[in-house]
Amino acid sequence: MHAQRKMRKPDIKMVILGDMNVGKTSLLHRYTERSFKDTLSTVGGAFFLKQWGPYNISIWDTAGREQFHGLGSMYCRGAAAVILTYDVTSWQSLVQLEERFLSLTDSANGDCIFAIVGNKADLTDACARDVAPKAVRLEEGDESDHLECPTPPHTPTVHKQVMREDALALYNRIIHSKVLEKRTSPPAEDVCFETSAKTGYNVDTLFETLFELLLPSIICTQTQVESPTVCLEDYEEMKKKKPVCCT
Ligand SMILES: Nc1nc2c(ncn2[C@@H]2O[C@H](COP(=O)(O)OP(=O)(O)O)[C@@H](O)[C@H]2O)c(=O)[nH]1
Ligand SMILES: [Mg+2]
Repeated sequence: MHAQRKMRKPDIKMVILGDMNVGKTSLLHRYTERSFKDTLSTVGGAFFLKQWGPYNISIWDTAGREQFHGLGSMYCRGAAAVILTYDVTSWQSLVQLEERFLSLTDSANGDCIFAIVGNKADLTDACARDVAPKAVRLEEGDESDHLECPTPPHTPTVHKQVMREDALALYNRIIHSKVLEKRTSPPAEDVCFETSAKTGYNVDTLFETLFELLLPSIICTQTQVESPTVCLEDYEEMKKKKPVCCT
């Protein structure tokens, strides 16, 4: 049993939660496949695997089950990070996070990191629109971190219903209600994002920021996996030596 535990690869679980159609699957698809498809909703798989440096990170998608209230507490079990996603053009989608999805996160790890993500920013925010060509250049080797805000081709036609301040306030309520230690909870500004799965705006930043924040948990998981085996070996060594000591 210990030998099996020693061989197991470090595996951190992240989950993405939120109302149907906010763009959860599209965000994961944008990050892992580097593309956006308008007709993705029915193709949702159970989870995506992302290799981040030497680490394996599994990111769980709802596979459409949120539509039918079919997400049990098992979904978040053992999660080291939860991405709560809403649509910036739908106030209701933010309300749903607190009313419907937050209770599911009780089964996540005690030191779980929360992120609040307002997707579809391209519909309301000029900066989030038309970044794809630059994002492609970034993939081709441009190391600059910040995508410039392009000149808006026209003013947004869809009304932004959720302001960033509302998301920050929700995050602070979550931290408060879950009585997470301040020490282990990143400040709201670091983990509340506005994104666009369509243009790629802020999508890499979202995931990379979370992975960085998860690094201590990943290392801790590795230590927990390794230490029982090390202890056992020490114990075997000790047992061998014992008769010598006792004579
Ligand atoms: N304009 C825009 N549409 C998006 C964005 N993300 C997703 N969509 C669209 O919203 C719909 C629902 O997306 P989907 O990823 O299936 O949402 P899910 O149900 O939360 O997984 C699809 O028609 C997507 O094409 C986005 O960032 N901007
Ligand atoms: Mg989906």
